[in-house]
Amino acid sequence: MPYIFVRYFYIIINSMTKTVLITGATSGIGEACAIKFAQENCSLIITGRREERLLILKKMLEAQYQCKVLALCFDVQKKEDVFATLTNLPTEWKNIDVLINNAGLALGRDSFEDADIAEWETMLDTNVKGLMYVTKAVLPFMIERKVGHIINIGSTAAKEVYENGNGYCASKHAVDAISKAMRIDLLKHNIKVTALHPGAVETEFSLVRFKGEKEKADAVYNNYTPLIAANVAETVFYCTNLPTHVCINELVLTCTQQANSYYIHKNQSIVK
Ligand code: NDP
Ligand code: 8X3
Repeated sequence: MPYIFVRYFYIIINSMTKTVLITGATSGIGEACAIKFAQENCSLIITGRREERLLILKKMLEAQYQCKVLALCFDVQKKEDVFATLTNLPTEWKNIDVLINNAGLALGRDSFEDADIAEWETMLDTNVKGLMYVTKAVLPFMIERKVGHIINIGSTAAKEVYENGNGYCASKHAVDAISKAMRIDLLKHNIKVTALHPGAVETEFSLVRFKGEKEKADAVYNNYTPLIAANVAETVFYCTNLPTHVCINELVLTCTQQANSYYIHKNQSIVK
């Protein structure tokens, strides 16, 4: 087929309305993804635990971008709730083209011997098991249509283990491994898997990690220019809009002043 027709074919396919499911859309990266994909004329399934925030976001997206939005309130740690909600989606919402596995958190930054076991469990249950439950629940819809793109939000903490990052780094290394495993196993179903690993992004992430201690949270982003959630959302969108035969398998995204988990150039000194 002549190249020009192939090009137009990709443009038409990519510009058709996509259905995008975003976990953890009540703040930060997930919320920014919801706004970006709404601007691009997609239908959205937004999820999170904080129902009020979900409903406010749904209203705003529908009013501002005239897009269709389904808000689903559940905790990704609760296996039964995840499957009950996602396997029973209304028929018109089952054609999920893009799943953005974003819901996640860090809790604490203590040395291994001092770290709280309940916090480790919450991080692993959310960042790892939650991601696996959601994906497993949504996959049958993608497999049936032989189309789909799964974006797993990892972290630079999936690439390097830093001091006092024990449980969180373990959870994100697991996301990296699961992404590789999914990519291999889902090849036969024509499903793309992208692991996107951001460095520091100024969101509510550190406020959650330090349990509302604002000074500690703000200090994470002081004296340099970190990423903002919209930067990550733009990158996610880019990954989902390549020709159907092209897949970004893995991408590490940091602000210019960050090299990796260890090196951030703050006010002429390098800190982590
Ligand atoms: P935010 O705290 O702003 O957002 C986290 C989102 O995850 C919220 O919408 C929250 O919703 C949701 N969430 C958390 N736990 C659960 C749960 N058990 N069930 C359902 N939803 C949940 O942080 P970010 O936007 O920064 O974080 C998003 C992702 O990006 C996370 O996976 C994080 O690890 C990753 N990341 C963040 C970086 C950063 O520097 N900010 C860097 C690299 C990766 P709700 O509380 O309503 O349930
Ligand atoms: C969040 C970035 O450096 O706090 O994943 O682990 S970091």
